[in-house]
Amino acid sequence: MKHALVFAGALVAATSAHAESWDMPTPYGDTTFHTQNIIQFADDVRAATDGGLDITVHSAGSLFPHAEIKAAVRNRQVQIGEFLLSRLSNEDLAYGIDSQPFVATSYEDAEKLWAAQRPVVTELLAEQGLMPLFSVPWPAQGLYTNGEIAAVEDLSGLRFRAYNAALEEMATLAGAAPVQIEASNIPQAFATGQVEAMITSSSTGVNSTAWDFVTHYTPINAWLPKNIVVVNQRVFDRLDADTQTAVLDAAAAAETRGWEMSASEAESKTAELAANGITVYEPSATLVDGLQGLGATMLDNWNTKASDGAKSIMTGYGN
Ligand code: PCA
Repeated sequence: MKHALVFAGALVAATSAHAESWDMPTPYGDTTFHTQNIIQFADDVRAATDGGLDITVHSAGSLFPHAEIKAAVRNRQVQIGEFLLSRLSNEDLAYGIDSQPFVATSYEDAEKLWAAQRPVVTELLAEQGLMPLFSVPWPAQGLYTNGEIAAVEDLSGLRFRAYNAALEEMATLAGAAPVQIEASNIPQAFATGQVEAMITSSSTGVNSTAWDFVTHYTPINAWLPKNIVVVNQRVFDRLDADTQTAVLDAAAAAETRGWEMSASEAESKTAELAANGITVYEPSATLVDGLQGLGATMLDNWNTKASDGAKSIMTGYGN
């Protein structure tokens, strides 16, 4: 009898240790490749743990708004979450280096930059009890407007959609008026005249049906901002070793898969913009020169304010 009780108790313990549910908020919608990638990540974890760890993805800011996701993971209101890494640049400029114009404009450079940034960001997040699991870039950023833009001066006075501090700074330097709008609110912001131009990826352009509100797109390929997935360290530490391994393996696979999805979208989504009637044109040398000038000013500002950790990323990257 005693043995039977002990046995029953062990069974209960084993089951409860294996039945864990996590909530995973992301600011981005279901059709976004990042969201498809994290849904696959959740499926992989569920499969590898025989349903022992069940992660529910909450897309399009439905559980927490973008600005609150990091704090929600930190406070253990949720266990895991995804957000745009450079949104943390107000805490330390180390987080925002991938959104500085013309620092890393190809996947190859973005990968080198992430290799230099990862240890610095990992240490900063650890101070908040957070552990990064993986990070995936958006395709290179392009310019959406009504009519062709020949030079930076043409941006002057435009109400310009921004998604982080760097883009806000760039728009301001160009004489435009930045307005912070979440990706899932882009169509409405254009429809109501809140904004009239934006810089974002071809993916986000297609996901927000940009052809409904702009006529022109030019792939200025100015930077590749990254999303990051972070987990609460204490929550992770409480998992048994096999489950931890399952999470880390699925994360590594998600990072590789995400970078591949991003690169393939960079091509296919620009073609989709054109197929839907948007005029896709190469930026003029004058426009590129002007934008690079803004980038140089921004990098000077960045260097003035950057922490030693942030600066070490640039040294590691080889600039
Ligand atoms: N899409 C996101 C971030 C960068 C991108 O390509 C957005 O526009 O908010």
